[in-house]
Amino acid sequence: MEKLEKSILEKITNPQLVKELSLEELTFLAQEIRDLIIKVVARNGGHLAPSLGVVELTLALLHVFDPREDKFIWDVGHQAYAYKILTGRKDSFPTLRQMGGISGFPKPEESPFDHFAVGHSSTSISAGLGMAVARDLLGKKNKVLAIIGDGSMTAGLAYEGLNQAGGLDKDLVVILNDNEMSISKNVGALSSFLSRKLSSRWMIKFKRDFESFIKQIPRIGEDILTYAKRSEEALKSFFTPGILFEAFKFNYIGPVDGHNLKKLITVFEEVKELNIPVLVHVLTKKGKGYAPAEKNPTYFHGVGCFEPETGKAKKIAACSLPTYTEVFGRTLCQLAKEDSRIVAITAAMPEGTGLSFFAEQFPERFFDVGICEQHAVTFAAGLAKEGFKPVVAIYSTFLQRAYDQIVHDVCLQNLPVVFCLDRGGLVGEDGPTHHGAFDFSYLRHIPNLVVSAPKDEAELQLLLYTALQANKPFALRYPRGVGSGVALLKEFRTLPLGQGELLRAGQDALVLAIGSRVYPALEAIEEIKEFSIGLYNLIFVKPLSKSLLDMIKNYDKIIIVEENTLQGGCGSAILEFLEENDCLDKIKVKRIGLPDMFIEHGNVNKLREKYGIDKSSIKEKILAFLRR
Ligand SMILES: Cc1ncc(C[n+]2csc(CCOP(=O)(O)OP(=O)(O)O)c2C)c(N)n1
Repeated sequence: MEKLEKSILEKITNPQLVKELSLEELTFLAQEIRDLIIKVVARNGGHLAPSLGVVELTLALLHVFDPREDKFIWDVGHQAYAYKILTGRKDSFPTLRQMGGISGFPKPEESPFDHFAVGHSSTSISAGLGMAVARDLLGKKNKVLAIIGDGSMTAGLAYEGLNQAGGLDKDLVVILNDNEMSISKNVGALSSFLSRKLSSRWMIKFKRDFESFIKQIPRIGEDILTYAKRSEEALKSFFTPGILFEAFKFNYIGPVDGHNLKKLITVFEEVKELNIPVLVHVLTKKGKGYAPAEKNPTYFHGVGCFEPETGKAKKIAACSLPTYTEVFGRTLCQLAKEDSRIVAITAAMPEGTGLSFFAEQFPERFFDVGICEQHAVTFAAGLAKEGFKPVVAIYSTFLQRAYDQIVHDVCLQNLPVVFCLDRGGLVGEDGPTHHGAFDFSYLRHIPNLVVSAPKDEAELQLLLYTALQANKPFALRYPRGVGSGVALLKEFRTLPLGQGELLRAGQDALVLAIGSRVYPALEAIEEIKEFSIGLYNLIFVKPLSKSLLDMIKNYDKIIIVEENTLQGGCGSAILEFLEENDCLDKIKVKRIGLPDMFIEHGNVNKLREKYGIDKSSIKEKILAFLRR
């Protein structure tokens, strides 16, 4: 028996085989999958707790549906490890997130079973609806499954999808994977709405939360409420999580125990026969089956290497230095002590952005808005309009969502919102959906906005201080991980806007570097004996100052080094600056930065090497340019 059971996972070379398994075999397979996920994530790092939570759900879906025909759309995609293992990637799973290995997210180039590329949240319902409409136009019969977490249901985009899907009455299955967690505890009216312990105290609170939540829905909110209030009996039956989804014309099924394979399979078999919008509410436990992750799902949401036996983090050499994130979080607390107008906003990432320190010290001035980057920015605009100094801390890649809000709600009114973009530049193993490769480009053309990047942690402190004094929209971006270990500041001063600093004098050429590339550029230049090269730390991408122009005019060759895509980045800013000041014909320019492509996942240093922005590549490129 033991031998036979052990061989189940080994036998699963394609997802069709999951259909043939008995309940007992599926149960055993669930354990084998969990063991493999824990083993690999302990070594490679990754999204452990979300993936452990959906093992039975994945098995039940593959038991009933057919990914060769039916579309599996995982929201965010960080929970799809079991799906990867069961859809032909069991043997390559140990290469998870490694350079050249399989991705940590669904990736159609990697497998025909990955039906939609993803990494950012709340896209599954819209993408799924698009596929359902396409299916009907093509006269096909497949099912479309959007599997979305309760955290991802906090984003407006999810409701835009529900709204259209219900309106069109399409055959679309939404599976709500409710573990009551985003990365941290889920927030907002919706999270308590989905909560389901029917005590009388709960009922009173629930009614209050429900009413305030439902009233916010344009047009239909008041109607639902009037209807629901007609009688106390009706009210009681109405106040289940189903009412919200029924309002969107989805047929609500649930809640279903997400770890009970038998129940899940029964429900999905019924759902398979329906051809209307259906929402299946599944209750799961984040980190299920691994005690350390069940106990601390936030830590194990996305985790580095750890000891599988204990869950303890493996020490790495650089760990004693504080990360940029930590320096930002602690400095903001220091500054907020002196200025009660400072408020802090995160879109569901208090730990990731370093705002958890602020949340502890200033709970009344801290706001976690859910996975709602767009709302976060406009909410900040409202606060700024009333005299506050909002600091919006969002990863570079996720702020892409809020582009119009930055333009229309903040910069148009020149409001003093400070944008702190963590994970600027390459992030490594999370790959193309998470690299912060575009922020200089998507920010620097917006009028009124200051765009900056510190070379180290102390400069981050100065920029944050400067931003909070500037009384205008101000963005600063800094990389993932630890800095260079420079001494942190206790006292702050304002940096003059648009002015950088000359770090090294030289006659033959001037290198203009920014952010994470300043020190590697400096080291590269120091190794070059053939030419005398100056180095200027730009600090600002925008504005660019007259003093910079005067400095550049002393040279006939300049090189710009940045960790942003070359398209529209810092180098482009300098080129435009030279053109505006009639200098282009006299000065030769070389830009070093990221190429015009989506960069894959992998070790961040290897990626910098591969894409030519590490010290050695910078040195080679400078030499080639100057020798020309
Ligand atoms: C637009 C966007 N903002 C932020 C994130 C970071 N993020 C990744 S997973 C996650 C929480 C998702 O919660 P939920 O959907 O409930 O899934 P769970 O991890 O609980 O399974 C967040 C905030 C993201 N992926 N996309």
